[in-house]
Amino acid sequence: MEVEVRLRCGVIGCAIAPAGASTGSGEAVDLRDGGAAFGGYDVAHAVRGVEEEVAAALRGRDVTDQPGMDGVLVELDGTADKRRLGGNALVAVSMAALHAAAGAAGKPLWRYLLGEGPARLPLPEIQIFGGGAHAGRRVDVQDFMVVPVGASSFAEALDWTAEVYRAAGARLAAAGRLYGVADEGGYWPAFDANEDALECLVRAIEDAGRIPGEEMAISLDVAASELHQAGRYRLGLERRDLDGDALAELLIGWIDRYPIVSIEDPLGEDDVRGMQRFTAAVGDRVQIVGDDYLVTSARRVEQAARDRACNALLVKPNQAGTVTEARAALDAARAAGFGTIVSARSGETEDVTIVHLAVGWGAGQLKVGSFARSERMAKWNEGLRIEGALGDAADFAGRAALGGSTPDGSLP
Ligand code: 2PG
Ligand code: MG
Repeated sequence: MEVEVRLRCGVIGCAIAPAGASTGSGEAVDLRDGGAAFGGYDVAHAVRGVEEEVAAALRGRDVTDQPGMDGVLVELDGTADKRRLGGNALVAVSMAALHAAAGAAGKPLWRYLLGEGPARLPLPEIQIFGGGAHAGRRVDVQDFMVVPVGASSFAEALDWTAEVYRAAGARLAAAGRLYGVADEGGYWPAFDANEDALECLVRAIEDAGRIPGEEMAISLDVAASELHQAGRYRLGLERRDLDGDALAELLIGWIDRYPIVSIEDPLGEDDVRGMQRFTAAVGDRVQIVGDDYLVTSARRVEQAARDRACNALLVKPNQAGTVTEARAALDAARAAGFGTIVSARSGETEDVTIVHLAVGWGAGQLKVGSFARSERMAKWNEGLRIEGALGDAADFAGRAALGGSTPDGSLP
């Protein structure tokens, strides 16, 4: 769903809402029409809501007052989860208004958000193998990613990633297991066990001439809510059911054996105790990210900080439904000393707003999916453009951006 906001001065702001396949139950509702057409995924309803209600409510407002405008959207919708007008409709309006405000100021969005302060390019997390809901559950873990912790610039981080991606593809081809890509452009995960993907990833990093852990580390998104049934976690590939403690033990074993620096949603979104125990066990060694667990909600971040249930927030604007609410979640995470990662969804478009948010908000990290397909490359390319525009003034977040790490970037 795409929205345009036009200002009286002629400036137009435009944004497109993304969509997720593995969604947290606390997310703003992605409003679809249901019924037979387009498998029920049409958005005629959401479009009508913007044309008939939202446009009238926002007409004449000051576009530089983002909190004010987002407040109007929240109030107009009137539901706790934005199900009446749709989180997809509202986030597209909210981001389009933000683009219009930056355009009226004559600035790139990242600079408009940042002010005159120094800009820092985010440490990227890039998927090499897809999995989970993004690959027909061919393997259980959803994202096997690399993090170029030793790179000295965003461009170098992407150069290294391109080589690792290529090397991983060559390995799969040599094994007769190259079957195209999953939803976010990572290779289709033709592995016999989840751990085989980790093994292959380490070898691909080495094949690409990088030192595992030192230069290129590994990040996982377990998306464990997707595995959770009646208090157990189902590893379909390995035909076994685990309780929370056993899943945590399995993951900690991987952290011991592989250069893993970040792990997202290691346990289910309702498993507070499991998240607490996991964070107590390894939160000083790895970044523990709440995605479905936090759903870009400031309230949940504050609770998780009190519970010591994770040490980083994934920021997905469409989970919140407005830019202002997403920013509030990021501020809450920062206040708690959490790492922050601005993230794309599995369903993406050419929209590059999140890259500007990552730089403009100084988030430190950016997750976009793999190093393939134009909806992903558009975002990596936008980061390169920003770094290029900054020239010598460009700074790169690097390893220190990881949640759970000390200020110099080392993990204690
Ligand atoms: C996630 C995202 C991106 P989805 O879980 O972090 O990988 O997936 O958009 O399907 O929620
Ligand atoms: Mg996730």
